[in-house]
Amino acid sequence: MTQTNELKQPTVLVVDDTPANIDVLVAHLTQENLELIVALSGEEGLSLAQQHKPDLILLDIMMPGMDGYEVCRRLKQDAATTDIPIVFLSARDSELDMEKGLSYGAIDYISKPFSIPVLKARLRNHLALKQKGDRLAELAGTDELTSLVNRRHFNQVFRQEWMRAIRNQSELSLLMIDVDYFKAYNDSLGHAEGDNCLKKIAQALLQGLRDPADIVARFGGEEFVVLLPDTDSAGAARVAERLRTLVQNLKLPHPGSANGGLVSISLGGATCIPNHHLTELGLLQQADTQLYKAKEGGRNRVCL
Ligand code: GH3
Ligand code: MG
Ligand code: MG
Ligand code: MG
Repeated sequence: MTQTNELKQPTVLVVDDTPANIDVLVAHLTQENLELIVALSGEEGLSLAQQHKPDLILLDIMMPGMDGYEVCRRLKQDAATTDIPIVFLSARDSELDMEKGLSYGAIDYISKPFSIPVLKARLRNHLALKQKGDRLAELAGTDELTSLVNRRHFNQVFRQEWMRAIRNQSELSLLMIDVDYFKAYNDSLGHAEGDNCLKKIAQALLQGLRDPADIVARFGGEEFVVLLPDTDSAGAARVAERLRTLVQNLKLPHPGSANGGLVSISLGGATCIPNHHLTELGLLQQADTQLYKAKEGGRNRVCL
């Protein structure tokens, strides 16, 4: 999940096949607190939008090759770009054109010639709304205690990675993690200290993941889950052992632990090459079964 930064300049992509139109927009918008990207064709606009994920797109309609409607349609179809507000900026000013543009999912339609102050005011409003939407999406996907991704967001990423692994026929690994004797930890040190402990474990797990594609989430309570795309069983075992060691090396005193008086975690892992006969739940259950074995085997260990 991208963390929104309140101070980050919003990025606006301007797509127009007429350089003079771009020059006018750039000249006026540079005074705004914006980062501007420009594209001179629909194809280039689409590609820059996918690459930069701008906060707003000012989109011309009449362009040779891919026109603005088609760019809009494609961006709205793709989950990665569907939330980017699109404002059509076009010389076509009939009611029908406007209705068509908006029905393609554009947030606004401004016909040329346009008033610069009104355009700026509209952009500011759309950008403010986009920022609120981003913030809400971030909150909805974040676990309040640990700041890790929450289960809801994890499930979304899991779905996407599962489908991608089916397409690429690549291996996907999953680790289920559970803190050892955590009830005893709360009982001896108190629930607030328990919360602190979960935060520290979460940070250790986050540090332990080196590939940006790997994701760790709080699954619930004192359980965490790690998704490792393009990772075979041996790779998953290496990550799991690294995470176990990192938590052990935190050396958090645990009076109720049978494992040398320190906080520890148990990990269960599973790997598969997804296909349409397998399910995400199946992989989760497999990892959970391995986690149970790690607990049975004495805790503070990895089972794959
Ligand atoms: P095991 O080694 O078998 O995992 O033993 P355990 O005591 O960790 O397992 P159990 O499932 O019996 O207990 C989990 C405990 O985790 C119980 C619950 O109070 C605690 N817990 C769950 N969520 C939180 C939380 O958000 N904060 C705190 N402080 N404790 C939590
Ligand atoms: Mg044009
Ligand atoms: Mg548990
Ligand atoms: Mg536990």
